[in-house]
Amino acid sequence: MALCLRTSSRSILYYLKSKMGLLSSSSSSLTHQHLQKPPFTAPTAQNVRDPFANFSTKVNLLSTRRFQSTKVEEQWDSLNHAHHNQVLDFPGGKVAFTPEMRFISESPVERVHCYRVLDDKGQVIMSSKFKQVSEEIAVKMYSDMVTLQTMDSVFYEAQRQGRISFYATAIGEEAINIASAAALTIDDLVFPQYREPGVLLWRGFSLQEFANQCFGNKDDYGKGRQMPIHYGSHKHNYFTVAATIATQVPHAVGAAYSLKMDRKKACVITYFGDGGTSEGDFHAALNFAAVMEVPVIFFCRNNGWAISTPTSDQFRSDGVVVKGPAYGVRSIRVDGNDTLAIYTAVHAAREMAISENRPILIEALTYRVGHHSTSDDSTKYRPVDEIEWWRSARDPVARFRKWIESNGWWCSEDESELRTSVRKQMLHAIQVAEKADKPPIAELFTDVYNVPPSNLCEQEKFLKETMKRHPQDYMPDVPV
Ligand SMILES: Cc1ncc(C[n+]2csc(CCOP(=O)(O)OP(=O)(O)O)c2C)c(N)n1
Ligand SMILES: [Mg+2]
Repeated sequence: MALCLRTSSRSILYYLKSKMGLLSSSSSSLTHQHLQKPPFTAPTAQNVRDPFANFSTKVNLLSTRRFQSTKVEEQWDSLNHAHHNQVLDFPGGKVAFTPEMRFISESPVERVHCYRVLDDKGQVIMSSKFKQVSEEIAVKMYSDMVTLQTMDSVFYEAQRQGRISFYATAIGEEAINIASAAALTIDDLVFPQYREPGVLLWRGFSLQEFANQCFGNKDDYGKGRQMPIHYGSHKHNYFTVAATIATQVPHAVGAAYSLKMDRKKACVITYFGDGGTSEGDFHAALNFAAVMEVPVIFFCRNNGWAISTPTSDQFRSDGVVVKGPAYGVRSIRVDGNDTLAIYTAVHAAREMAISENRPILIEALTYRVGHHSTSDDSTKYRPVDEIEWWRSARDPVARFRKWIESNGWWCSEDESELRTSVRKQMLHAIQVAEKADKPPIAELFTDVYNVPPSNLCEQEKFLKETMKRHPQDYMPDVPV
């Protein structure tokens, strides 16, 4: 040790690190096993208090080491303080020099905190700051969340009965859908993924309009050309869902740029999942938005899964929120099951986006309670008790209900009246949609070209002839 001290202060760092087991050989002893997501642990009093206990285990394991390492580096910093005064104005700004070769850590000392207003009992956490909501808005928010739940269950059953071809629910993400929509105005443009029909519901798209799309009848604005859940409405500034993951994200940036050019007092919001952030489109969009300084809100629904891929196989960063600053985008992490936290964060994001012409990234932590879609059985790749825990203990709708009840704005009679009425309306809507005529087959070939090219005309002719020759292979109610 004496020799080390005499040799140089650099050796002190080496000595301290070796004593603390922080040299590269010991760090690399973290095996792949350490990085695996731990198995689901049934909720205990302790981890119920920590809503993201399961998210954090892996990072905690790494961050303890990181914290020790950082302490060593602090000592080294103070020994070499003099060198830090040297700076150079590189393209992009001034940068300080350091004689130390220091790699930026790959994992944070502590995970980015999650903004929350309502606790699990639906009570406002002491000293939390949030945007006040009037009784009228709060009751509409709650009613729309219940409507979304009911719509999901009726369409899901209709798919199981073979009446529609496909469906995907937003169970567990009702607060994300409704509270984010409530914080915006109708002039703000929406570029959705596919798990945000509640935004459209909030804007006034009727249950009949939803049903017409899912049944692909003649009243569907997409003229029956798309799979169910690919809603879109010009009137509601809701761009049509595109199932090609993350393609909507750069589109949103382009639209935000046009709002800025036109000096409109509005912004764009685009929704995407954790899986969407693995697409290049997400990264290009964030970079463009930061550089072009456009009013866009990137809303990531981090629900833990991209079909059967868990987030631990999607990225090794602390979720999505940390990617914002890398691109120069202001960012926040919110509890995706807390209606008031989402409402407040989106409201603030909108103000900043419009008044400062800047993009904002919001990462809402949540859980996809339903299967990915009707084509999926999620019990094949995740424990049933994990799903049930999120469904019951973490239900965002029940949590918000407790809050409006505690304000005296809601009671059990209101509840049963609402649920009965919405279910009745839903069943009526699907009956009407099912009976309505299908769009004529010729509609498949319209709305792209003013004068259709010859190959498209040939295809149309061929299709009609085939349908006449093999009527048993086609739905009888589609007019040829
Ligand atoms: C470009 C592209 N790649 C793959 C798919 C297949 N796919 C459909 S949904 C999905 C998962 C998306 O997960 P996430 O973005 O987390 O949204 P979530 O379903 O969890 O809401 C995938 C991979 C696709 N539709 N588009
Ligand atoms: Mg997901």
